[in-house]
Amino acid sequence: MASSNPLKGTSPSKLKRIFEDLDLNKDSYITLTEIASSLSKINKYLRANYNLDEIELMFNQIDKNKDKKVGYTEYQEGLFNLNL
Ligand SMILES: [Ca+2]
Ligand SMILES: [Ca+2]
Repeated sequence: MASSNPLKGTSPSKLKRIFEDLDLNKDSYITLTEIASSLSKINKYLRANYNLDEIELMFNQIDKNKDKKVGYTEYQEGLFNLNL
């Protein structure tokens, strides 16, 4: 697996769009259920082919306060620190 994060260099407006795209019920939080429903989309964004277990590990890395929801701040801060 390449060490470079394919989301590095993504513009803030595009990151925002990805977040809104993944937030299916528009409550401003991404949950694991939403992530699971969007698996193929996420793989497209990451240009990868992760399975649900791997995506769940990433979700848990981004969800710093462990409330099983990822808000926009956590998303922004966590995304670039991911070890993809
Ligand atoms: Ca949501
Ligand atoms: Ca959280």
